[in-house]
Amino acid sequence: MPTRTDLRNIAIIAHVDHGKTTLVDHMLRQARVFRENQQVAERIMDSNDLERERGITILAKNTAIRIPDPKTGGEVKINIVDTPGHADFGGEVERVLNMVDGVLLLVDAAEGPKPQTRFVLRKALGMGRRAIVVINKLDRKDADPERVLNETFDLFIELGASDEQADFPVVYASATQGRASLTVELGPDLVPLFSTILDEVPAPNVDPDAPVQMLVTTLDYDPYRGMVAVGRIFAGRIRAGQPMARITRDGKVRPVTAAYLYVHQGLARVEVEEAAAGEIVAIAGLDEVAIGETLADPENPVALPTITVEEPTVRMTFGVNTSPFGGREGRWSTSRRIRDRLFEELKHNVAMQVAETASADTFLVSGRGELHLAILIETMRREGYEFQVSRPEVILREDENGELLEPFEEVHIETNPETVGAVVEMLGKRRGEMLKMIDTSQGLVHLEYIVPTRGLLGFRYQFLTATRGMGLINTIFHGYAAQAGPIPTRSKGSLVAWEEGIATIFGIKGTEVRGSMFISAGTHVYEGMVIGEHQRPGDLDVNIAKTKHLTNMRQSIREIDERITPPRNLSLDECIEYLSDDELLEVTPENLRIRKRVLDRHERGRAAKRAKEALEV
Ligand SMILES: Nc1nc2c(ncn2[C@@H]2O[C@H](COP(=O)(O)OP(=O)(O)OP(=O)(O)O)[C@@H](O)[C@H]2O)c(=O)[nH]1
Ligand SMILES: [Mg+2]
Repeated sequence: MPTRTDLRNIAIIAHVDHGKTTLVDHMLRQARVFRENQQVAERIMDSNDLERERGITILAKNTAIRIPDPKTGGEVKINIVDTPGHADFGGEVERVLNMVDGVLLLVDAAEGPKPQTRFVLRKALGMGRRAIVVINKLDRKDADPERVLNETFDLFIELGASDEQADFPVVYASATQGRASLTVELGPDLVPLFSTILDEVPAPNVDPDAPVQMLVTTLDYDPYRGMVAVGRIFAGRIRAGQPMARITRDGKVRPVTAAYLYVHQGLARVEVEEAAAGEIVAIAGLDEVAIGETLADPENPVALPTITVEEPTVRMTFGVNTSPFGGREGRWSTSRRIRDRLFEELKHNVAMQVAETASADTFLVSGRGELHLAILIETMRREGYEFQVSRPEVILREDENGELLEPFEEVHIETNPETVGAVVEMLGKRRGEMLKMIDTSQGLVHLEYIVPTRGLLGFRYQFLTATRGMGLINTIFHGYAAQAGPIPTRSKGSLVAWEEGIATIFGIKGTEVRGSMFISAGTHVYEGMVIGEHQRPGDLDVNIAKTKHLTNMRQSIREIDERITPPRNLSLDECIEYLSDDELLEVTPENLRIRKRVLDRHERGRAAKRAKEALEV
């Protein structure tokens, strides 16, 4: 088979924040993708709003550069896929590995390999991909490239790398400075990285004259041309406008037309007449298409192996907002709108699942973790949707003997020695099993655990509090195993509004001694709305809208002067973590409100009493 020496396809993989997107920025700049003195934003590939706000990559994205090849005297095109590093989006990484022949494995020169480094490397090696190790952030004061290289080598061996894979090339870099070298003395630019890619990543070895086959790996949406299928041509060629056979995952063959054909060039997609095997292309104008399908020759439709996607582990309900303020703030709030939007999401978010429930107003949405679900909630909210969600719960499975299994996570923690005791105790209560406890060279303690996913829902905030914000925690799905014993849920109750009204300074002053507030004076509340965290177990109904009987003017002015502790402004992620089973989160484009499922305080009191009696019997 011919080798396309004019092409290389690589993915950039790493643990979260090890510098993938920053490195892509400088690869694009140095390959002169931008016009002279064009203003270019940082982390340009993190193009959607949520990615920019959170400073993380959520979706894998394609780009491409052209660089001279000193060996042939010609140019080589390098298709680059930037991938997300967060564990909840690991499925994205796994899929895009289908498109490439090699990977750049970035490792932070101070942090060394982390859980997600292990996950992505295991996948890449398992698929037989050539890896170039890039030890990044060499400019960090605490960089220790020698130690990190040793740890990385150990990881390759532990993951069962072949001799060839374990003999990996190493490039040292500082992505922020756009510099690289084959030694720890950085050169002026990324040329050593480019040369290593040309020398070490195999050029696609493909047959452009065989019947065409392309694997649909990611989907994108174009406002004018609809769904866009992105993937690699494994064999043959595609011409714009040509008829093709779409082979669904269950093997059905449907006729489609590849109306518009694009390749990647810099940040853009450019339309082309034809593309051949080895190239990563985008096709628009196929009426319907899904990830994992093959686009093939209508005369000779042969499917490529489809893509396996990991099963979801966590789920929550999405329903019509039933609070007294329901329907006021959102543009879309009916059950039909919410349903359509959720099912629409499934087309490109392959690791997500949606199911109907006994209630026509409520849907069960399953994902790979709390962040995976939180991103969907935030996206819908920005699109103008209003709805309510429940506390996330883990998805149980049955083994072959009918025994119930629950998901477990591998947890890596770094914290200072003073707080280790507290962390060990917290994880012990959550049925965590300690695997390792090591003192690091930086004077920290590194802990490794296997913990039921159930015990980690709502854990992050408490962890940060216990370690005074200094602890680092990373988790990654480990597997399903027999259920661990009971795990205590939130130890504190909620402060709940007694009746509808506007929260007053006086009301807050009287309540803040009972716990920490989520709202400030002037907030419109309703009966059953959660307005703070009680400092003790059990909920407390409070009259937050109460006004003081004024005896004279002077007193009322003094009242305003009285100092109030600012409320805890919970982010979406924190609200989700906070929820208990008898609470819901109301999500609108303007507000996030936590509420009791049962709003009426008398009814809630009776329900709580019944539950208590049931326990005592
Ligand atoms: N000191 C230093 N910081 C760097 C370097 N490369 C990246 N960073 C910083 O590390 C942070 C994360 O960088 P990103 O490029 O977003 O990392 P990423 O790997 O794409 O992160 P995810 O996509 O979320 O997994 C940013 O604050 C960067 O400025 C480097 O070479 N040196
Ligand atoms: Mg990134």
